[in-house]
This record gives sequence, structure tokens and C-alpha cells, in this order.
Amino acid sequence: MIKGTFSCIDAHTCGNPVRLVTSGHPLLRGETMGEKRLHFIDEFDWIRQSLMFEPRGHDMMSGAFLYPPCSANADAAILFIETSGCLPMCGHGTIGTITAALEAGLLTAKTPGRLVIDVPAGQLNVEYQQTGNKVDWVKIYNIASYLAYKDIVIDIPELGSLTIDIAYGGNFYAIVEPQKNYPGLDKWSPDKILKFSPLIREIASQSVDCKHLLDEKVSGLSHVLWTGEPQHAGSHAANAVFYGDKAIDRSPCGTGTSARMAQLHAKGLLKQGDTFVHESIIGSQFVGRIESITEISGVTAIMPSIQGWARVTGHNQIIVDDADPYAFGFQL
Ligand code: PYC
Repeated sequence: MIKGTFSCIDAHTCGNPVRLVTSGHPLLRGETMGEKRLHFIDEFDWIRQSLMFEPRGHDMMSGAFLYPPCSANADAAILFIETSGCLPMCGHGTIGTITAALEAGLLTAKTPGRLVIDVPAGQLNVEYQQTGNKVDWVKIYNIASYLAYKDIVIDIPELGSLTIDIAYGGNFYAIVEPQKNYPGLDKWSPDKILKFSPLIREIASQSVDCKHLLDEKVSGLSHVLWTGEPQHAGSHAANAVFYGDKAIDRSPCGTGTSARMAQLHAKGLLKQGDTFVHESIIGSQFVGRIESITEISGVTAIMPSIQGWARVTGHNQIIVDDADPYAFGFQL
């Protein structure tokens, strides 16, 4: 029996995939995208698994559904899906979703060049530039981002001791900077990122409790961000973000860049108004900026923006037929 048919626009943001699902949306309960996300996770996770996992997706697959806005001032709402679950916020996912939706005529801004988008982590102001039908770039004004823990020492089997910081930029990130047992990204292979990141996430999670300062339902250390020297003109720093079980972000990672700017701000290395060009493992770049400074629950936080671009790669109609033994996907 056919369980679902989903029309999708496939795109990538600076190299990382975004599958925008344009039909087959489940009806979700809740007043906010946070509540709708929980309903989706409870009842409709099979859709995410079918569309993200092999054989219809792959380790890096990431996507989104566009929903009507939850707030009176918003133009639309986004629910993020990816191999690891439903992220509260995804920067590359937002840039890809806005680009694909505008180009397909699925989204119309009340004020051209500006959008307000509800996401599970809160609300985003967005700016974009469109030339003809093509969206040149999208800039997201992300939610408040902050350094949650600093100088956590963990012992990683076969690697040794590492000192890491943990910052929030829409998701919680363990940030690993060059040090005795980590020479930096240019001297570190993707295999090592895939081998050590799950251990860092697991061991760091035993030492600290990552809960959002205002909403304890937003919790858990989910991502590991490895830093390094930039390799490309114009970049201030390089990074590789590990997520899910086996994914390394091909984009510079929007929530990761926000978390990294919050960490650098807390350490006095970036200030309000500074621009921070962050490059990914494939050399693609996001332009980050510290727009303003705020405080949440007595903790200094930054209000970051992230600018990047996306390109549509194809249109796809995906069928989920439960007669297929791999209808709901698999992961190795
Ligand atoms: O861009 O925020 C991001 C992101 C999260 C996971 C992969 N990309």
C-alpha cells in the first residue's frame, strides 16, 4: 500500500543538501512550531526516515517542510527534518528552503526582500536578494546564541585528553580547537572526524547537562564542531561540523557558525559589528556577523546573522510504498 507520495525540490546550500517537501505535509497539532515539531516526532517520524535515510536519502540528507505561519507577524513556518531527527533550527536548511520556495513561487514576502519565519527554536527575520527568478543570497537573523560551558576537559579513547567549549547557536555544539591531541582541521582527516566525534559527544554529555536557558525541552549536545585555519581567500576560520551518526556538514553550518561566534565573543575575540567569514570542509563560505548583544537568564548572548546561498538541483516525486522492505529507510 502507498503510505505517502511526496513532491520535493532538491537543492543544496553551499554544498549541503536540502530536500524541500512541497506536498504530503501531515496536519500538525500545536500553536507553535515547537509544539508542531513534537507532534511530528510522535506520529510522523516515518516520513522523515523515509525521505532522509537510504535508499531515498543518505547520511548527510537534510530537508524541510514549509507550513503556514504560527505567529501573526510571520510569512511562513519551517519544520526541519534530517537523518538525526528534527532539529529546532538549521541554518543551511533555512537558506535552502527560502531559496527553493521563493524560486518555485511557494513563498511570497509581504515586503519584498524580507521575510519573518517561525521555526521550532523561535522566530527568524530573513533578508534575501533575488535577480529575476534566482535568489542570489539569503541572510538569516538567527536566535540568541551563547557560550554554555568553557574549558571542559574530556578523555577520549585512542586520542587522549581534549579541552572543549560548548556553545548554543540553535543546537548545542562541542567546539574543538587545535591543541596537543588535535592539530587542526587541515591536518585531520574526515575519517578521524567520523571516528572521534560520536565519542566526544557521548563523553562530554556525561560531564555537562546541555539544556536551553529558557526552554529545557531544547536539550542535548548534538553537534561537534572542529575548528582550523582558513584555506581560502576571505575566510576568517575553517570548520567541519559532525551531526547525526555519520554526517559532516558540507556547508559552513549556520547554527554552528552562530555557536562559534558566541564562543569567540565570550572569549573577547569577536565583538558586536564584527564580520566572521566561516569556511566549510569543501571551502564554501557563510558570512556571519554579530548584529547585537543581549542577555538571557543573566548570560550574555549574541544575536548573530548568517548569509549564504543555495542552488536548486532537481525536482523529485518520492513514493513510500510499504510493500518495499526499505520503505522507511535504513542506516548502516
Ligand atoms: O546549518 O545549522 C546548520 C546545520 C545544522 C546541521 C547541519 N547544518
